[in-house]
Amino acid sequence: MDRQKALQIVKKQLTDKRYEHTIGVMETSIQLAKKYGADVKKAELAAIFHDYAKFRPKEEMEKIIISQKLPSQLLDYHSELWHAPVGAYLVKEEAGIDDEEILQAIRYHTTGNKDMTLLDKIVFLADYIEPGRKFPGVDHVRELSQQSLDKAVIQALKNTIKFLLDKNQLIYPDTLETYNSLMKKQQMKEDFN
Ligand code: DGI
Ligand code: FE
Ligand code: FE
Repeated sequence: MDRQKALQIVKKQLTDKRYEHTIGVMETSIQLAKKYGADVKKAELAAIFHDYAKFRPKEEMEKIIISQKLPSQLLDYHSELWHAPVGAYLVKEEAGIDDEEILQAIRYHTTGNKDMTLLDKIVFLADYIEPGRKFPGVDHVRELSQQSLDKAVIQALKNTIKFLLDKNQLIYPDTLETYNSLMKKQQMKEDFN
């Protein structure tokens, strides 16, 4: 699918503000894909569709999680997490995107996953650092993203975990597993050097 068609589909699902965020994620994903040698076209499409399900009613997302046998533990955590796995499902069903690498990057864009691919990391980070994002610490993650993708993802996760702790929110297991898995890898590298 070409960019114009994808943007046209996604625009109907989003508010103007969320559409602008999507454009930012798309541009940032393309830049990171070029820099780190990922498939630029896949990064572009995954970014365009990453928040496809953001405005679906909670009841609809809940039904999809149950009927499509998405991880049922999602229902025990904040509904903010649901649009990522539900989005991966709907993008395939409604927009006909069937590339599993693209769907996976959409599925894990909010929490990450312990076995993240290069594409998953790019979309996860682009979502965090796109030019419209203003939260504390984002500039540091922007700088890290130009040095090491793993270090940048770790820092983004740290910020998110701290933010959730301060708000007395639950931390989804995938978020912690992603952090642990990347930290282990980073520590092994440092031991070796
Ligand atoms: O959809 P976006 O706003 O562009 O960004 P996103 O998909 O990364 O969603 C961000 C929200 O998800 C933010 O409010 C924090 C929340 N979040 C991320 N990881 C976790 C989490 N919420 C909980 N409860 N647990 C998590 O592990
Ligand atoms: Fe999102
Ligand atoms: Fe997003």
